[in-house]
Amino acid sequence: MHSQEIRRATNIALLLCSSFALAACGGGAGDAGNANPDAGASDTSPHVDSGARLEGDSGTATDTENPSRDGSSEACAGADDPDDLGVDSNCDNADGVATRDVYVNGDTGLDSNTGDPAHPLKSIEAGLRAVKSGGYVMLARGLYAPKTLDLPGTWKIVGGYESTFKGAPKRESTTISVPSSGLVLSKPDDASFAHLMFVGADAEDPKSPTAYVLRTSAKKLTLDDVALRAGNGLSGTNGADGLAGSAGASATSRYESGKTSCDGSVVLAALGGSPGSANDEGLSAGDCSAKVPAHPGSTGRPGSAGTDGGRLPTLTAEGLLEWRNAGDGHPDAVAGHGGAGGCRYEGGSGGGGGCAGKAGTGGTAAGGSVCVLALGGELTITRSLLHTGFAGAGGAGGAGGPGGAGGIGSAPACDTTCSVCTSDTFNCADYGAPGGAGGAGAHGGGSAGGWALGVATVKSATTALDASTTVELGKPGVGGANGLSRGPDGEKHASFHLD
Ligand SMILES: [Ca+2]
Ligand SMILES: [Ca+2]
Repeated sequence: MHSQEIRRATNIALLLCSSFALAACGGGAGDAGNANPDAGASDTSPHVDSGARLEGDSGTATDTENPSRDGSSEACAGADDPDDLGVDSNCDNADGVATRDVYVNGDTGLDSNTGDPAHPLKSIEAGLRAVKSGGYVMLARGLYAPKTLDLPGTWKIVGGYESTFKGAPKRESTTISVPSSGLVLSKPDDASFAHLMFVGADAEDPKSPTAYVLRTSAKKLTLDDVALRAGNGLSGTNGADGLAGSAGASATSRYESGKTSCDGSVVLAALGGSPGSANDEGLSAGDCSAKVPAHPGSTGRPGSAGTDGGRLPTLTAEGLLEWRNAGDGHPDAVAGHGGAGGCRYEGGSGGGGGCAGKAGTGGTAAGGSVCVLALGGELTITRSLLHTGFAGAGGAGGAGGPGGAGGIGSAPACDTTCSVCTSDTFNCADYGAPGGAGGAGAHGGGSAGGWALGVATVKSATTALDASTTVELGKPGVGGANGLSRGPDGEKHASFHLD
């Protein structure tokens, strides 16, 4: 054999070995010529053809043309790990090792079957329970919806096969459907998935508004040629508007100024001749000589707005990401002040101030859309696609209620010289002034918009994405309105670490 041919044959052997367990290739370079005598002789384009030829060779040509030449054990010997081309290199009629691995077909399998390629199980869970240590669970095309795959130990799931379990697996062929809370992996020491797709659901429960695909704290988790599609996060709920404050009580006579009762406490307005009122700051009473009318009560101070929701997510005790709800508007709006009295003792009394409006409540937090949340362990992602949905919008704060209008002041009392009390008779300075309006209720805070995250790691969790992995991020949510502007808008990150 020419040196070039030897090198080619060795290359082929190495190519084969890359999909074998090392033990099968332990013979070293000296065996290369014997291991595949026909490969070197006929194959002129080993890199292009090797996979297809292997499948043909091992299944038919080699066996039928050389049925007994030192048995087929040498060409078919050794392990046959699942590979990208789905090559059955140990001649047991399926990629993988039929006696070691467990085969699953969600459409045609039965969990009472033996789990070999011709008699597959139906569910992934049954496959995981049945597989031997170091073995693979091999999935045929179809849709799977496991309740949980959180089994301890080391296990490997490979999907994308046709029902023959041979030929190159395609990740689009096998779909694992997961709820919006994500598939939880907390117990495995070392779990891996290859050649399949996870599809998450949209979040629908306001108590759990973020949509996940995987939530892992497995010691090691490896995803190779896996597509993860997260559903949409739920938007927050808008806060409730505050009620309007009650109107101030009007003065009924010179002897009875407006007595407004706000939440049980009575706010008195001034009687005739009095400068301002019990809750006033010395506003001037009417000045008869200058015909200056009594001073109306001033408007009460408005309430202070609720706090917006925080920008950053936090981690709940249940191990979920959470954007905190915005705060309610503060209940610190003040009632309007009572009106001042008329210029004389007999002058009119002031109207009571209006009650303050009630505060609006804060908007509730939005949910994000997250492909993988890693709470611990080592996450490795290669040749994969992470695709998030849209994150939810933050809930808007409720508007504060308007303050109540101030009560009307009274006309002057009639003295003995008076028969008809009108402003013409006594002038405007003699009338009681109206109360001020109540302060407006505070606006509730706006919650932050949810985030779109490819991978979120928390604390000690680590992640590594290779250059062949693509992350497609959906639109983050806008922040909820807070009266003046809005809460923090959501963000999007291919990976994000939360301490
Ligand atoms: Ca193989
Ligand atoms: Ca095989």
